[in-house]
Amino acid sequence: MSRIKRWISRLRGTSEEENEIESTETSSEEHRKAKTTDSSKTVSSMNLTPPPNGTLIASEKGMLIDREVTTELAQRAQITRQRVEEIVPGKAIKRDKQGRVHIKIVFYGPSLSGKTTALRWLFANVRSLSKGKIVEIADELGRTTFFDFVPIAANEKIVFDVFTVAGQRRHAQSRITVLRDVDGLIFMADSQPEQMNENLASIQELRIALGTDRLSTMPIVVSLNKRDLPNALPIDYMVRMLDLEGLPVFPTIATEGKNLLRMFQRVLRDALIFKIGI
Ligand SMILES: Nc1nc2c(ncn2[C@@H]2O[C@H](COP(=O)(O)OP(=O)(O)OP(=O)(O)O)[C@@H](O)[C@H]2O)c(=O)[nH]1
Ligand SMILES: [Mg+2]
Repeated sequence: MSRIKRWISRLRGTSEEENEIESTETSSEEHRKAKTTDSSKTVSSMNLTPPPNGTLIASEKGMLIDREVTTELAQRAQITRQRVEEIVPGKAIKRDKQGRVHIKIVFYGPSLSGKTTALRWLFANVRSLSKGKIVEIADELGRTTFFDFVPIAANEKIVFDVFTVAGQRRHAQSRITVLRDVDGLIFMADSQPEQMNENLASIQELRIALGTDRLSTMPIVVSLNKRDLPNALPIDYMVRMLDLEGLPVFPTIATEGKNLLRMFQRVLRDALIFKIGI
């Protein structure tokens, strides 16, 4: 176990050295702290920035996803429904034939939000961990049709199996199947106003597929991607609209790798701690 602790501190240590990106993560940390201390304060103290004038955004959080259909897909994908009291850190450890523990990390989010771009960047740039081959299952336009996958070994005993889902609505079954036995999630939203409905639909689907109990205990980080675009929505506005207050939020630019490493390290660390229960 001490080797694992050393590895965690190495992961913590590298975040400062390897990250050349200006930190824009403070608001997320504040959200998380606010949530754990007094959730009623979170919203009122957020000082919401209104969206730019004339921006057309989903004005209400109406149900964009069919609950029955999604529940059925989750059952078909054998996603187990657990209540909060059944979800205990360190209780779900299974080892493969080589005695390694696998920790499953999934990039979830709507189509074109940048999940594959982010995984490719991480595959090319994460230096401290040894990676297997990257597998991409995509159509001729580069849109994921089932998933992308890359195994990343932390050491000889721990492997992170990192997946992205296919974000297009018609791939709901394969997307939900990838969620089976997930240990850590990156929810990647698109910051463009015209994609806000797709972001909302995606987070609703995730909540229904995993169930709120499972999702509320799951290590999860939020990536608000495409921050380079001039029409990117205000961060606090997106967090509020998507009901993501209290989670670590990372504004990212996947095409440039901005903030990806920091975000990734955070979810690996949280998922590892939860999985092995330290
Ligand atoms: N401007 C900008 N474009 C981005 C960014 N991240 C990704 N893109 C572009 O967005 C498009 C879609 O990116 P993908 O990574 O394929 O999106 P995806 O989430 O994997 O989409 P699906 O596979 O359909 O679920 C590509 O043209 C990327 O170059 C970003 O941060 N800024
Ligand atoms: Mg993709």
